[in-house]
Order: sequence, then C-alpha cells, then structure tokens
Amino acid sequence: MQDLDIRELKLRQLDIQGLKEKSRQMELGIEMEERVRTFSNIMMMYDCAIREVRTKLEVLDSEFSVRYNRNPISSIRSRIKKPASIYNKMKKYGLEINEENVLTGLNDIAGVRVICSFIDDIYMVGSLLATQDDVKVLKVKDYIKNPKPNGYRSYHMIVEVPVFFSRGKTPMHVEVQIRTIAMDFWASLEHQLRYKKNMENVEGHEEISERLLSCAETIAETDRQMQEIKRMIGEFKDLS
Ligand code: 0O2
Repeated sequence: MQDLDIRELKLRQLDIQGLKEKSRQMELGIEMEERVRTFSNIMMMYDCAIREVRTKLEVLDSEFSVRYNRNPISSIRSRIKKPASIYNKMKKYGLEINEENVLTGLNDIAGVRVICSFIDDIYMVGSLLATQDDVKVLKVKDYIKNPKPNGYRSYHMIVEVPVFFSRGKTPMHVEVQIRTIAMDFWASLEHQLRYKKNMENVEGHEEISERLLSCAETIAETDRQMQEIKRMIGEFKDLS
C-alpha cells in the first residue's frame, strides 16, 4: 500500500515537472514569437525608409529627364541587411542585440545604391538629396576624392528621413551609396571576388590586390575621360 503511494507520488511529481517544462517552453515560444514580431516590424520600418529615399531619387531623375532631356541616374538598387550580417556587425561593435540597438546602433541596415552616368552627377544627386528639408545628413564618406587603399570608389551618405506610421513619425537612417556605372562594375566584381574573404590565406594575394587596384585606376581614368567628353559635348551644344 505504502509502495503504491510512493509510486503515485513520483508519477505526480513527474507530471508537475512535465507541466512546468511545457509552460516554460510555451513562455519561450511566446517570447520568441514576440521577438520575431518586433524584428519583422523593424525590418518593415527600414523597408519603408528605403521607399522614401528611392522616391526622392526617382523624382529628381524624372524631373531631370523632362527639364534637361537626360537622366543623371542610370539605376537604383536597394537592400535590407540580412539578419546574420546585422548580428555580426552588432557583435563587431560590441552592441547588445535588442530592438533599440537595431533601430539606432547601425546606420546601414537600409541601403540604397544609386548608379550615375558621370562623376559630376554623383555630386549633383548627393547635394540635391542633402538639401531637401526633411533629409538630415548624418555622415558623408567621399571614397571618390579619397579612394580606399584597395581602389574602392563611391560616395557614401548616411541620411535620416522621417517615415510616417500610424502611431506617428519615426526618423530612420538609410545608407546611400552613389557611384558611376564603372565604379559599380569594379565594386560588384571585387565584392564577389574578395571583399570580406580572408584574402591573406589565398596564394598570390598580393598580386591579386595589385591587379584589382590597377583595374580600379584604369576605371577611374575612364570615368574622368567620359566626364571630359561630356563637358566637351556640353560646350559644343552651348555654341550651337
Ligand atoms: P555589404 O555586404 O555591402 O552590406 P562604418 O561603421 O560606417 O565606419 P563601414 O560600415 O565599413 O564602417 O562603412 P563604409 O566604409 O562606408 O562601408 C560600407 C559599405 O560600403 C560596405 O557595406 C560595402 O557595401 C561598401 N564597401 C566599403 N568598402 C568596400 C570595398 O572595399 N569593396 C567593396 N566592393 N565594397 C565596399 P558592408 O556592410 O561592409 O557590406
């Protein structure tokens, strides 16, 4: 009789432990669901910020197309940083992974890449965007005037734009990279070939770096020549 009681007691204990475990898992599930919902919400906000900036750039391009019969912007691409890259960058900067830091700690979760025809279009588009009164420029990195040692050229801006949601206005950060078709050609291939890879372990990495740098310089020279040709054609037009 006593034996049965003890067995019964043990079974009940197991039952309680099982229930506790189930409820802990449910709590974890709810917490996880909550985190996923928060993350999706933040990504939606960045997506909207990208659309705001894209629209501004598209408006400028349309205006130029009608007013001056030419398009300074050849194409626009945009992307939201992948969760794994967000995680790695936050770890790199020693940031705790939370909602606040995902919204304010990184500037490049939302990225817009603007491909221009000529070098002077880059500065014109950058300045026309910067002077809009709802755009705040937080940071500029001019890798055209100061190319990176590997030859990378591009004009980077971190801008803050207001996005209007149902609960009010939120200032959102967007990284805008502006470059010519030629700079983009180099950067895209270099990104595929080596950017972020551990090149030091690749045999002949010094020669690879030198060749990539040499390609970047050839491209920069071509961009300068195209700019000069455009200037000459512009002058000829003025004379006619
Ligand atoms: P991905 O995969 O394109 O998103 P910061 O925190 O601003 O001081 P950060 O973020 O390195 O430092 O800023 P920087 O130098 O402005 O570079 C931002 C982005 O420019 C990179 O994003 C690349 O997209 C591009 N970039 C910079 N340097 C190079 C380069 O040498 N080659 C190529 N191909 N692209 C470059 P991510 O997040 O690093 O990469």
